[in-house]
Amino acid sequence: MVMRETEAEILPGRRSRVLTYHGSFPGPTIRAKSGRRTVITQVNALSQDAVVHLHGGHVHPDHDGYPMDVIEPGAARTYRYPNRQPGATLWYHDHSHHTEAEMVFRGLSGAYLIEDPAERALRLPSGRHDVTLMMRDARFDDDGQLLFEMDDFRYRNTLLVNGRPQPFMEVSRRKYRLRLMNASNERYFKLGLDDGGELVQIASDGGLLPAPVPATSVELSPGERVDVVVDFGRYRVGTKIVLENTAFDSSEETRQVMRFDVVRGAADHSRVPDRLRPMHDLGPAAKEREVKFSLDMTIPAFVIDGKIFDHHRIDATVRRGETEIWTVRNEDPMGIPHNVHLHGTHFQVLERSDRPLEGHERGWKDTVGVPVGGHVRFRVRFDDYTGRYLYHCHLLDHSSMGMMAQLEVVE
Ligand SMILES: [Cu+2]
Repeated sequence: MVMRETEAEILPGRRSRVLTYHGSFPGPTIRAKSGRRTVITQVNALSQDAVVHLHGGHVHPDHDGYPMDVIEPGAARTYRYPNRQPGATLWYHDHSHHTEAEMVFRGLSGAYLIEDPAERALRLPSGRHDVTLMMRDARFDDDGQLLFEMDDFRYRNTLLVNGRPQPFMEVSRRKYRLRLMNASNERYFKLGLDDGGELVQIASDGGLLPAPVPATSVELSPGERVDVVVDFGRYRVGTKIVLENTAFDSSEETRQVMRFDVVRGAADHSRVPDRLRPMHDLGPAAKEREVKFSLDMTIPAFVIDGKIFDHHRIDATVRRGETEIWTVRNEDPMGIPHNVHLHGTHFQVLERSDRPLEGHERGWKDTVGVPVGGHVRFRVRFDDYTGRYLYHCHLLDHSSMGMMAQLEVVE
């Protein structure tokens, strides 16, 4: 895959300069298979350093996209992804230190789907009825060029789904699996259908939930994913349904995410079984850990446990195979939202202080919101590899400014 700058028609009739994986905005969707290794050589034809991280991948630290493991312009790097994990909706994106927010904003992200033979027997909607919707916001200048300024989330008021502003999709009267991904730098989405129709949550960041959970809306902070099944069979041909964003900061401009136009009848042999995939128990915790997310007004900078990221420093040491309980607190004095993403594993959320857990938050997670002035608790275990992994806020402008820390998994 070649990373290069090119132009894309994002806004109708305008050519915008974008950074791409292989010429595509967003990057091409990679379809991997559970139990079968994927090897991707990334060639950097950009004019700056790049790093590729597989978000949600259980991969060796050498292939995880560590911020200092840069691919220099003109160079290449081969990433090996074992896919020894169940089917799930992952994504890949830039993680170059201090520049990841701008690189991702300009286009360096794409979907990475792990397909799982074990899912086939469930007969969930599949093939062209299994659709990935990568949602994000963007800001354009008067010439239709992407305009990036650090942390100016207030002005990123153009919503894009798979690189298109507020698009529509023609659907048949049947069930669809929609993989909803929040690929925004900083925007939160609260997604629902404008008629209040049911979304059935079936998978979270780490793959299938134990059982389907119906909802009328789902909340996603940056980096989170949820797979839902929507049964368009309940609508008449000719119906138009809007996927809406009703997050706390949504406005007139950012309310409509996309539209589904029901255009034809269809046979539907898919189903949503009562049981999907059992979740194993991580067992009792050998250690409890507290992590504090904040803003140090004297630096000023977003900090984790009072510090900005230093790749020479190990912030936490974790034993491989040992379960821990983490409490992550948002003590930001300005009341700024943050979330927490762990590389290298998935975790089980126990509670969040602001509200009951949503269905998908009860499944395997790699990213979760940290409530303003409150906390989130989760059980976590690193089973796969030893070595260094990051944990950080996934509001990418924050991590770019140093809101990251690293742990070392040891034997
Ligand atoms: Cu943050």
